[in-house]
Amino acid sequence: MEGASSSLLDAEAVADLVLLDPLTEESLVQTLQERFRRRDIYTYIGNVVISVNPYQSLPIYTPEKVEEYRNCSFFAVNPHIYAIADDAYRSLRDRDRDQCILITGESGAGKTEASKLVMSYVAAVSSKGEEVNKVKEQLLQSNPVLEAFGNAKTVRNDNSSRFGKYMDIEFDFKGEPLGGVISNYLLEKSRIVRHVKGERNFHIFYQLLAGASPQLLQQLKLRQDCGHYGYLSREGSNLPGMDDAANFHAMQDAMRVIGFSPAEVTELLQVTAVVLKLGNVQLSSSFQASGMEACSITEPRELREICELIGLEPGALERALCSRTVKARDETVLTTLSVPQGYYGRDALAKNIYSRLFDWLVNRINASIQVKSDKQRKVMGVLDIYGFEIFQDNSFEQFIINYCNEKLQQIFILMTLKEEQEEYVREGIQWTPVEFFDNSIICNLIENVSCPPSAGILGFQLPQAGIHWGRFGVTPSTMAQSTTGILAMLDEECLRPGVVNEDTFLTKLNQLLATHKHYESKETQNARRVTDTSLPPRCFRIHHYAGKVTYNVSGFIEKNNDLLFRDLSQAMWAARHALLRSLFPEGDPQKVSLKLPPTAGSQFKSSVAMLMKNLYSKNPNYIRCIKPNDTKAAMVFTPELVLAQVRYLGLMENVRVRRAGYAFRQPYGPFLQRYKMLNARTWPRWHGGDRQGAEVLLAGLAFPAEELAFGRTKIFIRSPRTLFDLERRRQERVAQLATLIQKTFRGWR
Ligand code: AD9
Ligand code: MG
Repeated sequence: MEGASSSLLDAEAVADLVLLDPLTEESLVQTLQERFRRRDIYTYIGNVVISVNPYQSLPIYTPEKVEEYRNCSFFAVNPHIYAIADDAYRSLRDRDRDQCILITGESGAGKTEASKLVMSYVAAVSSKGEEVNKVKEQLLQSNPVLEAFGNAKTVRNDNSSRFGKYMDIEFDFKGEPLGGVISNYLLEKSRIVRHVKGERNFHIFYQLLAGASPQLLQQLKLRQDCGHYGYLSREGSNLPGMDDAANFHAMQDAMRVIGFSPAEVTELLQVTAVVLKLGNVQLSSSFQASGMEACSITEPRELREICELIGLEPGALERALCSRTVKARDETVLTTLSVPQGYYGRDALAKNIYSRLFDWLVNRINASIQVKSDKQRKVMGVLDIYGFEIFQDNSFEQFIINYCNEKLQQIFILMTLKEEQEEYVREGIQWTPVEFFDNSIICNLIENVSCPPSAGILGFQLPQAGIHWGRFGVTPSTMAQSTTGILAMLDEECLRPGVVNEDTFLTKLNQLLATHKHYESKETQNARRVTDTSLPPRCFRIHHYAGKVTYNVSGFIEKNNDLLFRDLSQAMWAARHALLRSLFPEGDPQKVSLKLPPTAGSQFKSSVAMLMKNLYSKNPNYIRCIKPNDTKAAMVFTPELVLAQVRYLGLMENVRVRRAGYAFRQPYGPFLQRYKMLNARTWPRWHGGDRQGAEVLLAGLAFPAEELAFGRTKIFIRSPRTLFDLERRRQERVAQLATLIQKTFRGWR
C-alpha cells in the first residue's frame, strides 16, 4: 500500500489489512466488523477492495461521492469501490494500460451490485456527448436485460445471477467509451425444469406473466396465472420487494435502448413462451399394437399452441417427443420412448432452447454494443462470476464453479506477485522470492493432473505430490509426469461405448488418483487407512485452496454429456420460426455430423482458458465481496460466517502475499512531509532532495536496517509494526509541538 492518511492508521480498524498487527484470522474479521459497525463497508488489502454487503442502501453513491473520488489519490481517501474504479479508469486512460476488474464472492455477497457500481462510476466520470452517452446507455441497459433472463430468486439471493459474466468495455484514446463485448459462462439451465422450494425460475417468466398486456399474452398464447405452469412456482409471483411487472417494462425499455427491433422482441418472447408451455406438455403411457410400451401426449392443446407459435406441424413435434430414430447399420428404426424417457427429452429440449436463447441474447446485445470503428482501443474488463461454493450436496455445477475459482486464485497469486516483482525491479530493490501456496497442483488435478501413479496399479511409487510450496516463476520440481485430469477422465467415460455410469467413473478416479494429496474418496481413505467416516459413498472430495469439498458423482455424466435427442433438434430446425430455427443448426439433416458436440466440461475448460489469457494480458484490480449474514438483514455481521468467507476468498494468503516483501511504500516527497518533525535535521525544513531527506530522517530514528529499503522514487517499510512505531512517534511529537506553540503564545501575551 501507499500513502498514509490518519484513518488508514487507526489501529482499531485499519483501512488496509496489510497493516494488521498481529495478523490473525480473528484480528482480520474483527477489523472488518469494527469498520462495518462504523458503516465503512469497504476495506483494502493493498489495492484489493473488500466489500461487505450492507443489505441497506447507504448514502455513499451520490454524485457528490463521485466527485470526491474523481481523480483522488487512492490511499488518501476512505476506501471505496469508486476509488478502485477511478484508479483503474485513470490508469487505462492516462497510462494506456488495459485493466480488468475481478469481482468474486459467494452468492448474495454483492458482486453484481459492485459490477454495476463500477460501470456507473466509469460512465459518470468519462466525458459526455450525444454519441458517447448513447454508448454508455446501451452498456448500462444490458444489465436489466441479462438479469431478466439470467437471474432468479434463490434461497441465498432474491436476484441471483445464474451465469458468469465478463464484459470488456472499450474506450478510445481520450477515455471515451466506444462500446463493449459480453461473454457469458455456464448458465444454470437445470433451473428451467426444476428449482427447490422457496426459489424461482428465471425472472423473465414471472415478469412476462405479470407485465404483458392482455393482447401480448393472447398473442403468446399464455395465461397470466403462474400456478398454471408446471415449470413455475405459484408462490413465485408477488415476491416482496420485487415488482415483476415494472421490471418487465424496464426490460422492454432497455431492449429498445440497446436497439432490438419490435419484431426481435416478439420473437424472443415467443420462444420464451414456448419454453414455459413445454413444461405443460403431459405424457402418459400407452401400448402399441406390438405390445411395446410407448408414450403419448395427453393434453394436445398445449402442444398445438406451441406448434402454432413456432410454425410446425403438431404431428412432427409429437413424434420427436415420443419416439426416437436409431440408426443401426444401414437401417433407420423409429423406437418408441417410455414415459420417463419422454419427459427426459421434453425437459432437455426446454433447457436447450432456453440456454441457446440466452446465448443468442448475449450475441444480439454484442451486435449492438460492439465497436464498429477501427480506432485504437483500450479495454476495461469487468468479471462478475460465481464464487467458491461448498454446499451440503455438491454436484457437477459446483465442481465446475470451484474449478473456475481455483483458476482465478492461481491468476491472482501470479499477477499479484508479478506486480510486486515488477515494482521492485522498477524501484531497483532486490527481489526476495516469496513463499506461497501454489494451487496449480489442484488446477492440474482437474484439468491436467500431475500426480504419482497409484502404487497399486503400477507397482512402484513416485515422489509424493503433496501440498506444494512454490516460488514465483519456478516450475515445481515435485511434479511427476502429466496424465489426464478429472475433466478429461469424465469426457472419456462419456464417450466410452457400452454401459456408462458414474460408478465406473469414480472407480477410474480412485485408481488414477489414489496417491494424490488433494484427492480423497472412501476407497482411497481405506487404502490410506484414514478413519474419517464423513465421506459418503458415490462421492469424492477435493482439497481446494479454499477448503475441502465433497462432490457426489450422481448426474456428472448426464450433465457433462448434455445431449439432446437428434429428433428434437431436427424438429426445432424444421420450424418456420426464424429465431428458434437458428438456435438448432445441427438439426439440419444435410449437416448431420457423426461427431459428438463438445461436452459441457470441455467447453467450460476452453472458455476458462480463454478468459484467463484475456485477464492475464491486463492489469488486475480486485473486489472481494463478503456476505455478512444469512438472512439478508441490514447491517448485521455474523463473525463465523464472515470467517468462512475470509477463508474461501484466501484473504489471509492475500495479505501475506501483499506484504511478503514490504508492507508499506510511499513516494519520498509525501513521506518526508509527514514525518520530518521527527528529526531536528529535517525539521522545520529540509533543503536537499526528497530521497536524501528521507534517508537523513530515518537514519536518526535507528530502525533495524532490514526494515527499510530505499527505492528509486519510494521508501519501502517491511513490517506494519515499524510504520505504527513511526506514526506513534509522530503523534507524540505533534502533541509536544502543540504544547510548545501554546507556551510560546502565552509567553508573548
Ligand atoms: V449471486 O452470486 O449473483 O447470487 P451477488 O451478485 O454476489 O450474488 P448481488 O450483487 O445480487 O449479489 O447482491 C445481493 C443483494 O444485496 C442486492 O440485491 C442488494 O439488495 C444487496 N446489496 C449488494 N451490494 C449492496 C450495496 N453496495 N449496497 C446496498 C447491496 N445493498
Ligand atoms: Mg450476481
